[in-house]
Amino acid sequence: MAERGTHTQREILGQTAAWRAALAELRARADVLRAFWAEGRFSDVLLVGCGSTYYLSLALAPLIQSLLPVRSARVAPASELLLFPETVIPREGRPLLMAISRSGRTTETVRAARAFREKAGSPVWAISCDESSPLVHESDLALVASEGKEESIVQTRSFTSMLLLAQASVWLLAHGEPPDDTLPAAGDRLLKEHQGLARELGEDLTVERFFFLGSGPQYGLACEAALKMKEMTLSHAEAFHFMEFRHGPMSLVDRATLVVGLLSERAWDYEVEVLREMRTLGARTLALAEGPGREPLYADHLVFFASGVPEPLRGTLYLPLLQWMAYCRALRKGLDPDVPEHLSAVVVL
Ligand code: F1P
Repeated sequence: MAERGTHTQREILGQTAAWRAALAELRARADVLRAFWAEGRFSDVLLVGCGSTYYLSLALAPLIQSLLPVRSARVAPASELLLFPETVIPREGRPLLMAISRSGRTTETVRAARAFREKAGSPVWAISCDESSPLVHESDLALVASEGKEESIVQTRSFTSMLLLAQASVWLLAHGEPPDDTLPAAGDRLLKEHQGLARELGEDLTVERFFFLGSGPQYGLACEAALKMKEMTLSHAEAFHFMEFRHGPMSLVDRATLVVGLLSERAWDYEVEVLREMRTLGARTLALAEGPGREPLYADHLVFFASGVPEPLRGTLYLPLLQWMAYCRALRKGLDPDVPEHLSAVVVL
């Protein structure tokens, strides 16, 4: 029988090569990006995508809102912009649309970008993995993480390389220069040091449900991690803002639950308290963070990145181990991560 998951395995374990290429793409396009932004004088940024790329938009918007001189950075699924444009497009000013799509062919995203240009009359910035796609072809600016292209249906290296390209772009616009390229080496080290833990947790079928918790940009990453677990393993997986979890969803926590915390620096004290409480309810806990914060962290499993990378650029580091955990669970359940149930690589209406 053909090996299951060969594409997904290669794409997860080799994704830092796509990160290096994404940083090189940004350096190559730095002047074009600076000019586009300076001439644009944008009042707001609206971000859209579908599925994984909607979640990427959720992770990116807080960085744009906090680092760039715009009134707001808002996120919507592409379908909302397409179907209810008046509820999504800012009423006045000169908004920029950031349309994010691995394929650049998802019908909702392509049509949403066209509707935006028609109704708002301002530019579209595309982030994709396919330079020959309609979305890229029709955009005013396109940054392409071409090494993120995948054979797999589920997004892994495409997501992290597009996220890094987008985060590094925001960093460039905020600080004038691209970030240095130390992040890929940190990703290699993480996979080397903690791949075994991710596999052990993935193969533990006594875990029946997963909750991924994140604050700020990490909420979008938590949504993406939950989607990987659903797509690859057909398991119950949900994402919540850290502080939201107590407001009802924690009623589902039991001894068959794994709570995964994507910890931040700013909200560390609040986040570690949530994890401590979930342990008292019987959950097993996995915490991922750059390093220890002020309050002690009580988690069953702990991954510190120790990357030295500034917080706005670290988002990609949360994902490879969670992708690998889902991959290993899929194989243990006899599923093929390369062929997720009911899904296609691109949703074309
Ligand atoms: C978006 C998407 C993914 C989903 C699946 C099908 O595609 O819906 O989010 O997980 O892979 O495609 P794209 O617009 O980013 O190409």
